[in-house]
Amino acid sequence: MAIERTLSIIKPDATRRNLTGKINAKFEDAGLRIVASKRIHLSPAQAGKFYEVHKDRPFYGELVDFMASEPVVVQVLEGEGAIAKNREVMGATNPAQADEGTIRKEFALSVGENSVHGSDAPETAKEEIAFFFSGLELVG
Ligand code: RTP
Ligand code: MG
Repeated sequence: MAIERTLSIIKPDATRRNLTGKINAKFEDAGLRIVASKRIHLSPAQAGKFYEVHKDRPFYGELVDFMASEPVVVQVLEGEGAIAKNREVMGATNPAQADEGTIRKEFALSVGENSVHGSDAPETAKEEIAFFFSGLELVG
């Protein structure tokens, strides 16, 4: 399988509870390399733009408010099949349905406050990485 890059976000519920290190250990244990990382506090406009694809969903307003509520850590993860592997390590969107050992099973509080985001396909990974990082910040 090809080496890929994917965009990961450690969400406010996790940064607030000081879980960044524990979550990064899960990525690294799965063979994902953190090739870029920064802690930022999104404005509501930035969070709204990032999640624009969900703008007609009933949870959009709540999601945007949550993502702009406190700092997040945005990261680029690299590895073989990184997009699917990251989503495997994250677990199901709803923590009640997430497999044992996944980030969301261990740490998520609810379907909304579910600790991590991960790109869902090669095209979205490319767009989402470019949304947060310039080429200069991607050290490989
Ligand atoms: P993400 O995009 O954050 O990696 O999560 P995902 O692919 O597993 O889930 P997606 O369907 O893309 O939804 C994006 C985020 O919206 C919030 N959500 N809330 N209250 C709800 O019913 C609900 N459904 C989704 C979650 O934070 C989800 O991760
Ligand atoms: Mg998604």
